[in-house]
Amino acid sequence: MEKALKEAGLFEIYEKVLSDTRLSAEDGELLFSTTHLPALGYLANLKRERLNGNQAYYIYNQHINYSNICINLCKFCAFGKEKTHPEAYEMSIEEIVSKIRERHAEPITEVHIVGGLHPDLPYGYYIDMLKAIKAERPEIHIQAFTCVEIAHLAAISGQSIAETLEGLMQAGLGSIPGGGAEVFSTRIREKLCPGKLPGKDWLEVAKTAHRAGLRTNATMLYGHIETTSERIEHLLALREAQDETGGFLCYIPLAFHPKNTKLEYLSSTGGVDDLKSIAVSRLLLDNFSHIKAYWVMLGPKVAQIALSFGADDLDGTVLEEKITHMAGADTSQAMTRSEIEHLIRQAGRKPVERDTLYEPV
Ligand code: V47
Repeated sequence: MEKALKEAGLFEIYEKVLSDTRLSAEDGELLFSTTHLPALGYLANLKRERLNGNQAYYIYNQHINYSNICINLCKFCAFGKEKTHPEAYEMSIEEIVSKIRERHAEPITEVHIVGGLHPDLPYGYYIDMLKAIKAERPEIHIQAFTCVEIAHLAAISGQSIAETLEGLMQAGLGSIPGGGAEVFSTRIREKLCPGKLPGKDWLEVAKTAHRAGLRTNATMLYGHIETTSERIEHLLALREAQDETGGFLCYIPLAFHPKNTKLEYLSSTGGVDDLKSIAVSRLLLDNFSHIKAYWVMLGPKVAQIALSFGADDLDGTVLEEKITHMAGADTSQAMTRSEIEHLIRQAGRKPVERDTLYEPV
């Protein structure tokens, strides 16, 4: 492999990886631009195996998207709808609880809850939702509300971010998912989601959560109109925030799905870009323990290969995911534990069922 790394111009990065030296933005540019995919995969896999050995994690989880009504209506999103749209919906607390109740017999450890920025649901709705889920299934970990939703809840409740988080934690919030980060670049946000929480504020909400003792995830939505430099800036901003707080659990690159969005004219991401996005993030985010290959967006086949390109986690059983499926994903709605374990074993890895905090179940 050393010969191949030299031919690919990646030997200096190889030496840095071997000596655990932090990679620069220029290294990131070189890694994204390489056409030597196996050499890139080899480097990312070195880092992956140092951090996580041969383990590949997954979680028994359930997704609930409580409402698609949204005031932001980002151009890349097929899920968000205006309140008057025929497909707009919002679930009552009772409907949410019945989704949890329906699956009482299953060993679910986490419920993952996100929704649009609803114009008039009150703060009390979110508190009641958390309390009602905890009352129904006390042992379940609730991972809910992206940093963007948290900022919205702070705005509607007239509280600071810290106070909002405190109230949500008391009601049962366990951790925060990684959505809403998109690409931090102001250029991208102005073009695609001008009303959305700015990137620096997303990072501030995440860091405030970390200081309050909440762990959070991080994402980047890639494969639309962003440049390679904007991707790298995004990753380095996450790395800097992680240096400050250490509160991020994992990073998930989200592959853009164009169908039914205002960017429908764009192509879907290819397998090469998907694998590069996993591999480069594994190499640049040296202070993140876990990189997740989200099978719902990548498809199970690419997600399985990603386990050799830097990823150590496939997410989970999921069920009833709406955000990617409304944007044309042709993946199934759920995978069983044995399907996930089969994918992992076939990739030569050891399946480890984890809880939200990456403790083996
Ligand atoms: O914030 C929206 C993205 C996110 C599209 O934290 C799209 O473990 C692709 O964040 N094509 C929500 N992506 C999903 C998310 C997530 C998923 C799984 C696990 C975790 C985690 C987080 O999906 C949104 C947005 O960035 N998104 N529209 C689309 N058309």
